Order: sequence, then C-alpha cells, then structure tokens
Amino acid sequence: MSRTSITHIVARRVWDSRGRPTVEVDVRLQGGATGRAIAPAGASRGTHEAIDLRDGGPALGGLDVRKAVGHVNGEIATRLVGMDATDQRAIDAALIALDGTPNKSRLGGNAMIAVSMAVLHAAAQAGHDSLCTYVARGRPVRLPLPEIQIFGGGAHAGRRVDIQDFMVMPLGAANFAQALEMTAEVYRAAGELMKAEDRLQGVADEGGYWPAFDSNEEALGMLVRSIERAGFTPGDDVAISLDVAASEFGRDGLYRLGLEGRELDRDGMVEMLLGWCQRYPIASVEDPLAEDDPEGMRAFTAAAGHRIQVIGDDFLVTNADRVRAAAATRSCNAVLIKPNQAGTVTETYAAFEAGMAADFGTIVSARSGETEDVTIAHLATGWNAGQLKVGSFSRSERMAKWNECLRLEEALGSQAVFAGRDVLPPDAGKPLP
Ligand code: 2PG
Ligand code: MG
Repeated sequence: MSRTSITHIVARRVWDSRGRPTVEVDVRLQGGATGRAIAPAGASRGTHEAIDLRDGGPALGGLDVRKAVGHVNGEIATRLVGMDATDQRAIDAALIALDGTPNKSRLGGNAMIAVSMAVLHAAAQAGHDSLCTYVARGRPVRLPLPEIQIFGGGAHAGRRVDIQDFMVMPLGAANFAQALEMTAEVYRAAGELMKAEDRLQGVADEGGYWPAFDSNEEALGMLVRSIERAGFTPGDDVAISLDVAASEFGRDGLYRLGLEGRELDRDGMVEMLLGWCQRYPIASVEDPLAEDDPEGMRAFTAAAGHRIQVIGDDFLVTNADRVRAAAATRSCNAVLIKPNQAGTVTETYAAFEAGMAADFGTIVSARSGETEDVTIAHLATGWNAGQLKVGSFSRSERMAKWNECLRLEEALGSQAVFAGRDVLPPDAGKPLP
C-alpha cells in the first residue's frame, strides 16, 4: 500500500440541474487525499454514447440511479480498492473490463465516469496539484475560448424551436475574464431585447432565454441585434456559434423542421445552413447534419469547413476511432469532448488526442443536465483544449464552471495564456461569401 492507494470508494445519489437523480462518487486514498465527482446527463444524446444506467419503473420517471450507485459501492469498490490512483489508465481499464459491455450498459456509464473522475481528483490532490496542473503533466496550459448559449432550443426547450443552442464566442477578448464580461453584456442585452418585444418567457434547460421565436432564423437575427446592443461588432468582437443537434429532428437523410412545418432533404438542409452562414456572422456549427448522415456532414464541411468550425458531437460521441474516421473522410473539423459520452477519463483523453492529431478543433463540453461539478473547467484548461462549452450565462451549475476558469486564470497569474480566435479556422465569424 502506498499513499496513493485507493482505500475507499463511496457513491451516493444526488440531484442534477433538472432535478433528476445522478451519481456522486467520493474516493479516499491511503495518504488521506480525497476526490469527488458527479456524473452529468444529456438530453440530446448520441446513439453510440456510453449508457446511463437508470432503474426504470414508476418512481422518478424511471430515472433513479440506485442500481448504478449500488454497482459503485459493490463490485467497483471491491475491484478498485488497493489500486494506485495515479495509474488512471489501469483504473479505467479495470472499470472497462469489469463492465464487459461495448457501451457500458452493465455497470452504467454514469457510475463509471463518476468513479473515473473522482479517482483523477484524488490523485491530483495527493500530489498537491490543482486538477488542471495535474492533467497538464508539465505541458503548457491555456484558458479556453468559451462558447456560451444565449437562447436555448431543441430538446432543451420543449422543441419550441428546432435548433438547440444559439451561442456566442467572444473572439475579441484578450483574456478569459474579459470573455465573460463581454458575454455578460450580450446576455443582458438579449434579455432587454426579449423583454422589449414581449418575448421574455424565462429560460431553457441550460439557462439561455426561452426561444419565443416564429422561425429558427429569427433567433439568429435577435442574436446579432443583441451583440450590437451590447456595443460589439458582430463577427469581429463576438461571433455566433450554433449547435444544430440535427440528430434530434433528422433521420435517413430527411430533416423535419417542426417550428417551420417543413421537411428538408440532405441537400436542402446543407443549403439552409450555408445560407445562414452567408447572412450571419457564424464561426462554428455543431452537428449540422444527423449522426446517421456522414454524407451530409461531408457535404457541409466541404462547402464551409475552410471558414467555419464544423463540430461532431452526437456524430463522434467522444470516441477516438470515430474521430479518426471523420478526419480521414473530412466529415467535420472539430470534436466535442464530453467525458460521460466516453465513460472514462482515459477514453475521453484518447478522443481528445485523436482530435489533436487530426488538427481538429477540440471543445470540452458540459451536458444539459449538470451539477456543481467543475471537472471540465480543469480538463479544458489543463489539456490545452482551446475551447469550452458549458451552456448559458445563468444558473449556478453553468456559472460554477465559468467561475472556476476565472480562478484558474488568477492562479496562473502572469503565466496565464488565453485561447482567442486563433483556435478557429481563419476568418471564422466573417460571413461566408
Ligand atoms: C449538446 C449538449 C449540450 P445534451 O448537445 O451539445 O448542449 O446537450 O447534454 O443534452 O446532449
Ligand atoms: Mg451537441
């Protein structure tokens, strides 16, 4: 037994930002160091993600996690106690072997990611490091360029509009603190405009304003006006980023826009999105086509990828093999990195590394169901990912992550480096010709 040997692993049920049960795990090491992590939960999930194990049955809509908690306190603890917390690879390999399924459906991806991240935290604490410094392993760290939601939509807003995330990226910021200040001005301006036009109806799941719009494009217009009202130049100081989350309304090459009552084929969908990229200062588009439409992803990337970041989320599900395949076929040029899609820290990092190797943009991301857990703020900074997506600029499960990055920037002092517009393709944010 060394001071970094695991002595205790304890899971409990806690509650996420939608009031749903989720898994929290505490890990304790021989030398007294501790780590804690909480599993987040998506609403618009990719088909190939690690599975959240839910209990089913009538209580809590079937969403309880007592089985997953039981697995941690039972066979996972039995297997991992005595192992060295600093050997994350061995810990995650043991978890994967114990689960024995391709999609983590037996023990639960929620159980596994909470354990995996809690071990990482404990190991960092044992070395008296912040998590950010620990995962950097001596390599340069960088505060991420944030993409921050202003209007929610899709599965996070009762499908009031089809597009899921209408976000901004403060390209003109000189540091992370200023990036948040600029975003705060835009978020405030958007609220004022919504109020003035009698459209203010609260917020969606990630804290962005409820999308009381008559068309998807109307939200884009409102976003531009909000940026201007805040005193910034759209596309230069502040650009637009979209998560279309097209898998939610597209299948077999057909896309059904519920709000606008029309159906588009693959070409029609690509054409509509390119039109938006010509008329609005859009720097980044996530999941423009559905997860089952690589041909559509390729077509959009071929047409726009030189100027626009094209992110695979549901399309890549934080999976290294999928990232490599997408790079080989040029189906996108950036990868969203969500630890709970992969199910362990090691697999998350492998997907991130595959993205780096392909010269992809890399964006560490939260889920729509979140908690006070701030692990991703440290991963984005410590891994030098360049970008971070956390939802909007309200509600504490979101602000906890943004605020943690402020603390990291302060702690780094004069060493702090901020990832600005350089993480995006050249001229991103300028409308497509
Ligand atoms: C996404 C995320 C976050 P969810 O699609 O990128 O916005 O949503 O967690 O519901 O998958
Ligand atoms: Mg997404």
